[in-house]
Amino acid sequence: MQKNSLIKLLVSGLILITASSSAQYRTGLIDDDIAVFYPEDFDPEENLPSFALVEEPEMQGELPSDWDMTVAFSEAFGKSMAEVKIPVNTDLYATGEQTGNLVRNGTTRRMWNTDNFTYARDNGIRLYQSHPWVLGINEDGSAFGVLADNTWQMELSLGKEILFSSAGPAYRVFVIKGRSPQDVMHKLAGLIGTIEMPPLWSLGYQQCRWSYFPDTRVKEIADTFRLKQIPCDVIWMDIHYMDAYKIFTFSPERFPNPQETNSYLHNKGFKSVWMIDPGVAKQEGYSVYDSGTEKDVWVKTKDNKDYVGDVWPGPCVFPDFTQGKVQQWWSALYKDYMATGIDGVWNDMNEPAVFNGPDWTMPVDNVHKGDENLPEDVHLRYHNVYGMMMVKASREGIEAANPEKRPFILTRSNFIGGQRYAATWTGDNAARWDHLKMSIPMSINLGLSGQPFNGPDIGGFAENATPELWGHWIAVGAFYPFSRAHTEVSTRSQEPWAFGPEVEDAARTAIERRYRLLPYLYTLFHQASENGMPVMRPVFFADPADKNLRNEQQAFMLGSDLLIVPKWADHPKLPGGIWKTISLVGEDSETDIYQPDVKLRGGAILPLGQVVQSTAYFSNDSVTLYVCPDDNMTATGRLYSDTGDGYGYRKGEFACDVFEASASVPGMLTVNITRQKGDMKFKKRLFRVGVITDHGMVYSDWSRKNSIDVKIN
Ligand code: NBV
Repeated sequence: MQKNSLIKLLVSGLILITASSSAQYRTGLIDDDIAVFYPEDFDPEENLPSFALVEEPEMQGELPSDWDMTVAFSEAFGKSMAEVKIPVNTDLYATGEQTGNLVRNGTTRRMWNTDNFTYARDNGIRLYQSHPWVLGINEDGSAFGVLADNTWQMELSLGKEILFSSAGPAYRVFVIKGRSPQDVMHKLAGLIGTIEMPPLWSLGYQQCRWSYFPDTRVKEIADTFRLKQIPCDVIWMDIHYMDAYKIFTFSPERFPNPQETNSYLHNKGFKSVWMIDPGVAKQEGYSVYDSGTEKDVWVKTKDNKDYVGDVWPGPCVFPDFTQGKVQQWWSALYKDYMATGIDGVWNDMNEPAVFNGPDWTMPVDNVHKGDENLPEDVHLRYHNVYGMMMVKASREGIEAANPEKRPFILTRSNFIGGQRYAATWTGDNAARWDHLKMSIPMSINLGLSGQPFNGPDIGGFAENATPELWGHWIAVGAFYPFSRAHTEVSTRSQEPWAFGPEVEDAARTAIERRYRLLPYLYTLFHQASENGMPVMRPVFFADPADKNLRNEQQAFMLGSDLLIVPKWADHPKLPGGIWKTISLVGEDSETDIYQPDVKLRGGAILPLGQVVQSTAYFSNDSVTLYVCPDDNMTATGRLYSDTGDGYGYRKGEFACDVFEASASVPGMLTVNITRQKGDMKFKKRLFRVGVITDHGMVYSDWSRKNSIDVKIN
């Protein structure tokens, strides 16, 4: 073939590809109740691949003519806008972890991942993560969701309409409709994926401070937990463990033998989580810097020089995670590191925070090189997903280092969809009452944004907690999906025993309550991993049509069966129907000054374990079932069990047991236990039933049977 005609053919082929690909990007339905709206000038090169979505959706058909929630795209003042008309009188939620009320109506939010100490910058309307996603509840309890699939810097106004305004090119918007908020969350999970099943130990109570060092201090903390019989699963290592803040190193003076420290902890039933930041000290002779420089992995300035910015070690360079080769280089760094027996990794400062950078980060015109999978572009495009790309690469490295274990990563920065890679905490809050109270709508809204595995620093990070505040914080904090106490470098000691005997007792009771609830909690995490349902839920999930519940942000739900009502809740709005206050470890929350009421839903069966000092000693061999009968004297519940770590559950090594209670004979309640799914065998499995009656709890004996009777009067 002539050279000229070959070129012509190639060119016409290219045009064809462009034409057919643009036909792919047109407004329509991708599922029964999920529409995607494309702006006319949508450019796949500038938008794709999506960071939020698990995979590119396939078009199913035209938008039905009666689809009422449409998106209008426009450009104004150099911004790409997308305006979504919403029904009147809807309540809006989600938008990620920022400060403010549970209900987001009438507010403006910023999508620009920001290191925000005490949430002071911009009043916390931009924090460490971005979730360009709004959940709306209609008057009748039906719901919708709006997702702007856009990583660029963006503002979100929630008025009579939802308005996204982005500093980048035009982007697509997804609109989901559902019969309930739960239904919309399921559908969102279909788009953005879910968490992977976490290791059981990561659901235990965790103790942190900036920083426990040297290693003898770490051991002392661990020993004190066991001595005082306060359950705890994890001790955290903050930046002082490193050698001069160089990541993937250990201080020879403070942690001369990390293997030995980790084995010490393991022998006492603890796990350890250690911090890794993205900033790499720019020091020749430091292996991480040298190997990265050799492979040319650093983010560039607009003049194509390695970008250098100050973080803990002084001048640092930053991995450019948009390149596959950089992700692989980063992942590989975890091999030797994890071999010291580290169990989990804490990725901090990954907005990225840069002390001497503009707006405390790197310049927006810095350049990320990309590769055949991601286009080269400026930091303004990739800033919001820098942390997400980092934790994805971290996760892959940790998985490769320990293929038989489930990775645990905690990240400060992330983006919608990032729950696929890491759990999160809400950054540098303060030891103030309003921050304790605010933590509840924050955690709920994060859950409603696809991130169920989250929680704030218990006790508050900045400033000194008073004994009273810490006591109240741990009492509620024992119910956060991620339950970790943490505090800043210069504050007082904030261990459960540091505030005197009264608070120590309150902490023990609170944490014991959490451990007793582990069978239920683990079942909720399993549910979250399957269908994206948040673990911590707003009270209105109990009855989305009840307008009265829509603003409730003091009380919250754990799953669908438990209501947690903090002691300080002032006239909380609680759902109608039967809800019975239960005692988990002998506490009486009505008289106790710290412990929240825990209320069990009428019609629910709650599986409870034994109090153990660590999940290392946990098993679902002996389970107590609390039954709260409904008006018809019936109740149901379920329990998911597996080995707590590893991937045996993917091959059937799990058990999904279903419980059904009914009063077949007057005065007698029978609970039937059925294995619904899974092949997991228990050595000798015992159940005991406790029924909540008008005259208190009535228990059966421990039994091996699949059908247990309890006399109830
Ligand atoms: O590594 C020190 C801290 C850490 O304790 C905290 O949890 C992070 O949010 N880190 C921030 C850096 C210093 C913050 C002032």
